[in-house]
This record gives sequence, structure tokens and C-alpha cells, in this order.
Amino acid sequence: MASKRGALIVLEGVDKAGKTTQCKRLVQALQQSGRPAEVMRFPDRTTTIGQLISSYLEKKSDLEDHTVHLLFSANRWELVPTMKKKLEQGITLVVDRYAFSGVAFTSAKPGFCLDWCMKPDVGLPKPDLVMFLKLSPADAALRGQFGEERYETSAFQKVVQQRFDELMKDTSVNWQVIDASQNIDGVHNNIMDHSLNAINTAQNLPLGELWK
Ligand code: FDM
Ligand code: MG
Repeated sequence: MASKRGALIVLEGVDKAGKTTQCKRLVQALQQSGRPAEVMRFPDRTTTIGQLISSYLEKKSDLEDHTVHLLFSANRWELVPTMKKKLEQGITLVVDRYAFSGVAFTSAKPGFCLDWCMKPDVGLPKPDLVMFLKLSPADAALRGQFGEERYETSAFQKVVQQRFDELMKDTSVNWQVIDASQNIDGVHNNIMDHSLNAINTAQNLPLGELWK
């Protein structure tokens, strides 16, 4: 029998929710329990496309809104062969942002609907689990100021949260909302529970296609 595949696990959430910290903690905990796991993040700023995106986010360049949306999507698609290979090798991938951020952020701009924003990502590897780290704007503010990058304002993040709320109504995706206002260990324990479940379930199922 073929060896068991890894699970595709995504962490999403608003700014300051602790996604990056929790992705690292999760991968460490999985590895320590003998489960192969690797962290990935989108945008992956290391590729040629990723460098265009990074320069845009740092406000060093301007890009037309549709164009940058498609670049974010292309940045995911260019990593798909690598992702599939790793999952087939039994490696669980813990991903810091994915297509959901892509849709939530672009559709928070005037003139963009959810439907148009989803189209380029239709058919991407479907996550076995998407955890949304939920943090109120008040709690986020307690964690410090926003950074200097594009999109890092409370007004924009508020609309992004509304778009995420829309996306979470889609029951074809395994969404789990995590209370990110707990301390780091508390959040980690919740995330670990959901992840172990997803890993066990995924090993006997084929990888799905997102929004298809
Ligand atoms: N972002 C991220 C998008 O607008 N579209 C996407 O597809 C993705 C993956 O880029 F503001 C936004 C979200 C965030 C920024 O920031 C990336 P981090 O701090 O590198 O996650
Ligand atoms: Mg950030």
C-alpha cells in the first residue's frame, strides 16, 4: 500500500492574530511527535513573482489591483508542484495564509466581488483544515501598532474581517475558528488538537481541489 499522505493545514486570520508564531509552534510540535511537517507561507517572497509582490507590499512599486491579485494567485500556483510532492511524501504542510487571504484582501478593495477574486484559485490543492485565528480589533490594538506595509490599517483590516466572515460560510471548506485572544500555549493546544484530527483523516483521503 502506498504510504500515507501529509495533510494540508492553513492558518488564516487578521493582522496580529499570531499566525506566524503559531505556524512555527505547530510544525515544531508535529516534528517532535515524529510527524514530518514543514512550514510554508504566502506570499512566498523568494520567487521572481514573490519579489514583485514584496515590492508592492513594501510600497516600493505600484501595481494595478487586478494584476496584483493575479500575481498572488500565480505565486500559489507556482508552488503547487512542490506542495503536491511533499504531501505525497507524507509531509504535513503548515501554511501561513493561502487563497482565503487572497480573496479577503482583494475583495476588500472597491469594485471587487468575492466571486471574481476566487476564480484564479479554483482547483488549488484544497486544505484539509483551515484555522481562522480570530481576534477582536480591540485585542489586536493591544498587541501594538500596525506596520508600514500596504493594507496595514485598521479601516482596511475591518473590511478584510468582513470578507473572511463571508468566506467562512462556505461549508465545503473545513473551517475551524480559534480564539486567538488566549495566551500562546492555549492557542497552540487548540491548534494542535485540530491538526492531529486533520492529519489522521487526511491520510486515508485523496487531496481535494479548492472551490470546485
Ligand atoms: N495578501 C496575502 C494578499 O493581499 N493576497 C494574498 O493572496 C496573500 C497570500 O499580503 F497584508 C496580503 C495579506 C498581507 C500581506 O503579509 C502579506 P504577511 O505579513 O507577509 O503575511
Ligand atoms: Mg504581516
